[in-house]
Amino acid sequence: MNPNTPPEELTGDLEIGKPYTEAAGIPAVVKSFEHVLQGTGLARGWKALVNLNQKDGFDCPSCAWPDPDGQRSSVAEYCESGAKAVADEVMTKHTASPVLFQRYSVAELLEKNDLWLGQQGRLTQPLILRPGATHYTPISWTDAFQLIGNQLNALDSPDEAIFYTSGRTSNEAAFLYQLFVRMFGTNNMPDCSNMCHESTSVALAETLGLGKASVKYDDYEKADVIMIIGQNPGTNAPRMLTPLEQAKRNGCKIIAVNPLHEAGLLAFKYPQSVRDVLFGGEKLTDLFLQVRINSDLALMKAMCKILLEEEKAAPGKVLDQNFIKQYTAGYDAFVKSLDHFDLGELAAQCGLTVGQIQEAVDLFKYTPKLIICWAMGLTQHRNAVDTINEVINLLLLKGSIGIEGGGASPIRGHSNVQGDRTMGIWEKPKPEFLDSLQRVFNFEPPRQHGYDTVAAVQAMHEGKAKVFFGMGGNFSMAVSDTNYTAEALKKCKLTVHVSTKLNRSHLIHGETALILPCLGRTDRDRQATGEQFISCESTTGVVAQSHGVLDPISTHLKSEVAIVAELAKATLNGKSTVDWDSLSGNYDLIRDLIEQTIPGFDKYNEQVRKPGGFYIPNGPRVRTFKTKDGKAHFTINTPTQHELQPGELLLMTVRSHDQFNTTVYGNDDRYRGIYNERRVLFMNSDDIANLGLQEKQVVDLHSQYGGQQRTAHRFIVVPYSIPRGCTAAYFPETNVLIPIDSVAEKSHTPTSKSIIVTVTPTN
Ligand SMILES: Nc1nc2c(c(=O)[nH]1)N[C@H]1C(S)=C(S)[C@@H](COP(=O)(O)OP(=O)(O)OC[C@H]3O[C@@H](n4cnc5c(=O)[nH]c(N)nc54)[C@H](O)[C@@H]3O)O[C@H]1N2
Ligand SMILES: Nc1nc2c(c(=O)[nH]1)N[C@H]1C(S)=C(S)[C@@H](COP(=O)(O)OP(=O)(O)OC[C@H]3O[C@@H](n4cnc5c(=O)[nH]c(N)nc54)[C@H](O)[C@@H]3O)O[C@H]1N2
Ligand SMILES: [Mo]
Repeated sequence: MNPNTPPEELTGDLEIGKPYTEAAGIPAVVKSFEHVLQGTGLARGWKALVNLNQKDGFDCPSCAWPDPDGQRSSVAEYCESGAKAVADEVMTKHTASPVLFQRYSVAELLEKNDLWLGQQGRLTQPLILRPGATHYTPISWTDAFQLIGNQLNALDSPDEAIFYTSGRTSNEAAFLYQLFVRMFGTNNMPDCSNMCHESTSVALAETLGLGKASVKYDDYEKADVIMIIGQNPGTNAPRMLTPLEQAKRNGCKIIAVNPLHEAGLLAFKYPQSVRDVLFGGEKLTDLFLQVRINSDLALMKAMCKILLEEEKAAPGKVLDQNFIKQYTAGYDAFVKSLDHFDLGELAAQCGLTVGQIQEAVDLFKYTPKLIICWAMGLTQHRNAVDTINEVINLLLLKGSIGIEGGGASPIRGHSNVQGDRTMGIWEKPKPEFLDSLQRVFNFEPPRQHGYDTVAAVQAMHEGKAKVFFGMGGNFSMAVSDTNYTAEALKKCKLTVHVSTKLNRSHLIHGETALILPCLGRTDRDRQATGEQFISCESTTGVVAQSHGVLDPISTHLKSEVAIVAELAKATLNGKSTVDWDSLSGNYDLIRDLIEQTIPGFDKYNEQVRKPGGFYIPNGPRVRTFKTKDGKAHFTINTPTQHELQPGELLLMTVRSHDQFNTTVYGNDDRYRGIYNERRVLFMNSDDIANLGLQEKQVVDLHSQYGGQQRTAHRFIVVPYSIPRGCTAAYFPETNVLIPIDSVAEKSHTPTSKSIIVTVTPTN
């Protein structure tokens, strides 16, 4: 057994059914209730569900999809994924209390799979694993903070510490956390964004001057065409299907670009609509382009080429020449560069015909009301930044930026990952941001850039970083190269995790390890001046409040804000001018400081109390581009192809319907017809035959990189509709295959969606 990875065992119960051709509907609602009620009492579960995304309720912890403008969601607009995330947090049937840790040593817990670890319930007390100890044991909060403070202060330099953040942390906690970390003296603040939408942030900053979506919620319903590329909304942003369905009813055409026929892209049944339930759902996608993995740059370029031809045929009708002239730079060079590419070759790279691409372009050639949505299918490739740049080229040609019903729409993952970045969780802070911190807090913030996620792992591995502090998340499982990352963490003197639930990263530890249990989104947060709320930013840039509604499962839990405040006191030893106690006693005071520091948060406390929250300013939305020359930029990007040798396949690592990132809720992936097993490999039938394999055969996956072979054992071959040469499996089990230095250019995001692998039968 490899102690760094989840156990590589099969359940022995795999059932393969038919993939779904529509998402949501009654089964999803029933499943939602099942999930919540199974793990908790009726009263607690019901209370949690009816307060999800409601005014005075809490922000759904599952994804960053916004509520309709100016409102919270309609009553019970919850989705199965949200319900599962809530169920996971509110379950009371079990608790990961000290009894559990007395019963199982760390070595024994490592033998359990991730589903089992998660099922142990909420953490209830601070725990410590002392040097050489076999079991975690309770520790008081005071001692825990003192220990961390001492270890941090004993480092040769603050840059020997790493402070990771996962995207559930609230604005208030994130702001205070980055303030503490910078007062301590480092910018080593990697976050989950580095593995997620960093490529988006880099590309959009380069082309539009702001790394965020340019659309508002209302725009989806006003669009004429929505293109959804490399995103699986039925599973990962199910509430997005509501405005998509509305858009369809308004006549919008939807184009899906994906190697898989994901159920949520095909049709949608609105669970609250009797008509849909009785008569079947709404067909969503008008045109499905089943592309090869990582061919989207070629696709976008082919579309741009066709648009230029169409413009020649109907001058002034296809491109928005006024927009291009007034607001953009680089158009002529871009148009010229297109001559170097052959339409037939571009189409062939995608595994499509020119006719199919023409069909897509025909849908939007005469309208600028085009929205392009994307997620991990675009961001996690070596050329991800270039691919997203090419998406922007297309939108710029059409003049689709800064209009109603058009725009760039990256779909963020974690519910506050975008807000965390706005609050300053970033290893590469802008000088203006640091200047503001200096002005408001009267200290000299460190100016040197810190480590991103991958660099942080490398620094720990090389012994340059010795303390790892995780504000949420499951670092060892989320990062690539599982074995290398584990070695890196094990070299640390101290690893600390602020967590709601037990996960494998608690078990892959440094010389000393701490688990600090915190309140989650659903928990009431009582502080010195009374009950507090927090706030989060959605994918469209709306900041809204979130109130926990349930009594915490243990009196020992602290809010993330309180944890940061105590940590700052224990570490900075009165060397800071900040009154940490007052701030953790009253979050309004933190919001006042955010208002003073970060542009766009004027009257934060007043605005955040409005139902539905408020939009923070967004340049591209009003055609203000904060690039060097104030223009939006066309860029020249060259498609690259993966040269596969005979026997090689290109692997993308995706989420199943029963997981939230590294948290496994169950072993099914219902929409793809998979039951009772996660270790599956989706393959094209011709590839299966060609490699001499058979359906349900058990195989090992190998990746070769820099002269090193990495292997993930025991996956069951499942024939599936996927282009030749492409294959898919779930993460985190496959992270062991991704070399730590296999990252996207410019954004450093691990290439989780394009790993060259070979497949051999398991011995
Ligand atoms: N229920 C649930 N919700 C979630 C999450 C979760 O794990 N569970 N995670 C949250 C987080 S943090 C994130 S970032 C988002 C992730 O949301 P998604 O990005 O939807 O997640 P993935 O499963 O990684 O799926 C990527 C999709 O891209 C496709 N794809 C892969 N490679 C390519 C490619 O080269 N080109 C194209 N065109 N398509 C490709 C895959 O087939 C798949 O449909 O979801 C968030 N919401
Ligand atoms: N191969 C591969 N790897 C990937 C990806 C992929 O598509 N393929 N996707 C990447 C992406 S998009 C992302 S975002 C990362 C995710 O990386 P992470 O954000 O690090 O991982 P999560 O699984 O979301 O973290 C789950 C843990 O967070 C803790 N938690 C939950 N809620 C809270 C809370 O409110 N507060 C605190 N303090 N803790 C909480 C729980 O203990 C839980 O175990 O993974 C990345 N890794
Ligand atoms: Mo993500």
